[in-house]
Amino acid sequence: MMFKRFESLSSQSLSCLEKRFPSIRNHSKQSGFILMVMLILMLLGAAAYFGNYAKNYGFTHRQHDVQKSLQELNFIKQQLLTYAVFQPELFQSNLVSNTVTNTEISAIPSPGYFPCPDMDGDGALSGAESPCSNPRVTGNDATGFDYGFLPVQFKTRNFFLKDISPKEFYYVVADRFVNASGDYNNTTTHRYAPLNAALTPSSGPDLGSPTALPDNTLPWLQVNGSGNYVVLIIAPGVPQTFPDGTSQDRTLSGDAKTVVRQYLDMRFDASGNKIDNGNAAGARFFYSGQQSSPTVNDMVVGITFDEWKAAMEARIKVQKSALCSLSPSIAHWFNDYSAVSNPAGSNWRDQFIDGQAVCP
Ligand SMILES: [Ca+2]
Ligand SMILES: [Ca+2]
Repeated sequence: MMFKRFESLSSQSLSCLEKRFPSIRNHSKQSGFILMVMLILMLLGAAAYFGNYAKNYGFTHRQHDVQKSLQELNFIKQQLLTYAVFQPELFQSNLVSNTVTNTEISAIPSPGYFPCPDMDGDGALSGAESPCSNPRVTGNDATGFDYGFLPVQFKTRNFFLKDISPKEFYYVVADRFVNASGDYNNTTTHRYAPLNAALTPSSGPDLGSPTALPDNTLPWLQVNGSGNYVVLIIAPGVPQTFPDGTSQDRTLSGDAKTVVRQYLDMRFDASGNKIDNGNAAGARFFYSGQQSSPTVNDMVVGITFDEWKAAMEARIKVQKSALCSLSPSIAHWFNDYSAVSNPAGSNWRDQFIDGQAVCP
């Protein structure tokens, strides 16, 4: 069914895609599958883009730079979704000193994981940085997510955010959705698993310490008081001086958390009374644009859990006949999780998409 829909798309759309992602032209074997998944992502992204645009239009004053930021934010959102959808492919090979070493199938993660934030602002993620480890503690609004600068360089990945500069954006990610977290140490994967649409941590790293979250616990990042966001991307806007005299100075040194107040904004009411530390508070509540406060010029675009789910399910649907033919007993991300024999398993095999079993 999905294939039929794509057959009806014009060849123009496909050549347009190839222009945007030139590297896919060189891999004719995989290109059919990758083109299909990317097309789905672009369609999902377009819907989200126009949704955000319509929502924000009323208070943007039609400023060119605001529109530019919105376009960039939505481009980044699209790239991050692509990163998560192609997570298994990204892990299929590790480029080390110009040699290719294949990661064993049993260690390749499922779709759905995102990178950790860049803490020192060099744009890259180094092994020593490892900032991701903030598991959710019920009642503590400063837990369950990690934040820092948006990483823009990947040594082993040749497509991604090429025109975005280090420190240009802040990036917030729900802790269970990162591909390297010291707190989810199930065997050697350092990832929360199983990660699938049902969010059912039935066993393994989520029993014991840190305490297990109940099944179906959605991520709790919020923007302007609502939503269940997996990822937030924040354009910090121009530096400003707040009603209490505090000025933002982006020449100060320090990691992303140390200098967050120089980028992200406190909230004051129209009379100049401080409401709270807003986006610089280090809490799970974020605010976008001046509708939340006259002193917030940060613009926030996020990936909701539902958008994440739709993108991952779109991939699984395209590939499911091949995936369902895998033996259920081998160690593979598609199969059921086992802390011992399949630590990378995310059990997409037993999920339901649009009310239908993935593998009937
Ligand atoms: Ca870095
Ligand atoms: Ca700001």
